Amino acid sequence: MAPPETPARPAVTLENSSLDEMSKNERIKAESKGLYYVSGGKGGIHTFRDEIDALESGARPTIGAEAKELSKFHGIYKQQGRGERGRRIADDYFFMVRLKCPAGGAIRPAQWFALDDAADAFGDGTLRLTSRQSVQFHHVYGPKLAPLIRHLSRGYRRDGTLSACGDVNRNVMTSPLDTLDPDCDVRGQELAYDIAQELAPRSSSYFQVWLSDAEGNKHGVVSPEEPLYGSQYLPRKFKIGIAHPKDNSIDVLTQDVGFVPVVGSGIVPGSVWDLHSGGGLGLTHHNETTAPLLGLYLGRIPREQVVEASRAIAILQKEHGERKDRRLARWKYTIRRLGVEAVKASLRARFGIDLEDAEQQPFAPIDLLHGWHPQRGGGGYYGLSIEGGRIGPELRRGIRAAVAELGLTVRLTPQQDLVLCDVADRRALETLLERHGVALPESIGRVRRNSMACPAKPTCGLAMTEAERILPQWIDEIEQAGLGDVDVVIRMTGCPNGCARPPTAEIGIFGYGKNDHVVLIGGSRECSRLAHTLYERIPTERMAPVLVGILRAIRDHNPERLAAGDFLHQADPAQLRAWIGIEDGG
Ligand code: SRM
Ligand code: SF4
Repeated sequence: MAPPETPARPAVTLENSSLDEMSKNERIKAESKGLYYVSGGKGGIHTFRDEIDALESGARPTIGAEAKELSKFHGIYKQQGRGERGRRIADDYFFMVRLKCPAGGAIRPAQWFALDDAADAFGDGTLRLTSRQSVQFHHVYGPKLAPLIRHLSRGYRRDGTLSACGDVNRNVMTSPLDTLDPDCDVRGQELAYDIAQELAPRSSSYFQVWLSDAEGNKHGVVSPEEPLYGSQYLPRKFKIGIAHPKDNSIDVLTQDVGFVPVVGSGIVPGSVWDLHSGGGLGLTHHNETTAPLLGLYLGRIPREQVVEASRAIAILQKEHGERKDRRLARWKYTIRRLGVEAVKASLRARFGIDLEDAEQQPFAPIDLLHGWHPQRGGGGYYGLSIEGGRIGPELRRGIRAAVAELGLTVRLTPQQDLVLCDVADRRALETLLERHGVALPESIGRVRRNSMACPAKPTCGLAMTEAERILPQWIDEIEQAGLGDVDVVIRMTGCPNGCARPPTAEIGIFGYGKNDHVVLIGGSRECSRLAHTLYERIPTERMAPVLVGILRAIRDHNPERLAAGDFLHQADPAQLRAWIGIEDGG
């Protein structure tokens, strides 16, 4: 993919512009006084809580356009049903609710039961594991939204969904290996918690909007203080991830800020970290100033400054990020506009970060953690492969039984999978899972296990094509062609936003237009480079033959047995298309 072109005008930032010159989202944030007041529209100024009360009583089917923007900071997306050919269905409004899972997807048994109960009571009976180690509830209808948040606040965590979405720091990703691996402990999860805590919003509005006291009364006066974010928060979402010496499943170069522990003789594990910054995968079609970009290497910092460095970069983004055109507002554009050397100088001089120039540490490959592994401290952990991250009612029952009967804890992975931890008796677990019809990873083909897909239609309002619902069908065809065990990572999304990270996959697919897909190839298992375009447009009905053709080429034309991504990276695209037998456009 080509590097982005320079935007035609200078950036509109907090430093150089007034609110009138900025996007409407900036006004909505500023006027909300800490995400509480909704201004404009027919009702004039009112509280977000007023809209939620009307929703709960059934007086309104959904929330208004301005409240919709605020709801994202509360972990909530207003959505609308999409039927035939993706058309929106009139009056079929519901919500997607995403959990705050501050660091590395760790969930205790009682929390898991609360989530599991909520899937039936408030959602569509499924739990959807995400590509950032969180959980989403889909199809939550208006009257059930506030009861769901109250339920999560009681049973999961008090600020159950706060800042899971919105223009703030999102859930911090950490390799699940960090707390599990018997040999290598870099205490990454601890760092992730500290970062999450430091960059969490402080306004009390979440509690005023959603919660009531024991007598059912609304909480008192809102405290809008946001010492770090100020009244306009960040220009855009902001993402941080922490890799492990044996696992880069967090895809460190796709993060706004990413840390990799430095290992080597004389270095205490977890004491020194490589800092990468300025990654992000979104792309707006027909807008040459946008592109997926990998993080840039800034240098090496001591552990004591990891939290401060994250905070410093968030502040630079707050001050210098674009505030008029949200498509250009991510930190990946800001850092390139400011210049890497200027950012490094600012981190050193203004924030006192002890940033050392160094050779960056290579990344480990993705570790999917499927199946049985010994766990630090004794016993073992057992990784399940969850197709498309979707846990339906039957699978939920199996996981719940395992957690309840064997006293296990849960870790969510960046691959939309789930790891059962603290297993004392492997045989007892496997027997229990089999009894509940849970497919053990070794019974699932490799292509399927390695794959990821975003929710896309019918819930995602930005989806152009299917993803989660269609990739399994194509994998069926791959398996029927005898290629189900080719060791390749396929990731698919329904639009170019990159939610399941196709641009760093060995094979990446994203939706384009109503019925076409872009096919990328050549990312690496270490997630260290961007894939390039093999096909600019393949209609849905030709996608299975294209994938079968690519996998056959990996199997039959790769005499050196290179890793699939390396083979595809090196292969001549014209030759590959000839082997596949399908030209661009299908
Ligand atoms: Fe995403 C927007 C789902 C990870 C880039 N993403 C959305 C929304 C909320 C659609 C919307 O704005 O209306 C999707 C909800 C659909 C639904 O029905 O559930 C959505 N994103 C997801 C999830 C659930 C995909 C999944 O298969 O698991 C992931 C939730 C992660 C989490 O728990 O926080 C998810 N999204 C990502 C990632 C991957 C990552 O962060 O590791 C990316 C690419 C990395 C990046 O941020 O650059 C990603 N999502 C986007 C973008 C493009 C941002 C950009 O810079 O252009 C959007 C659209 C936007 O923000 O305007 C988006
Ligand atoms: Fe929706 Fe696009 Fe993200 Fe898929 S990649 S969930 S279609 S925004």
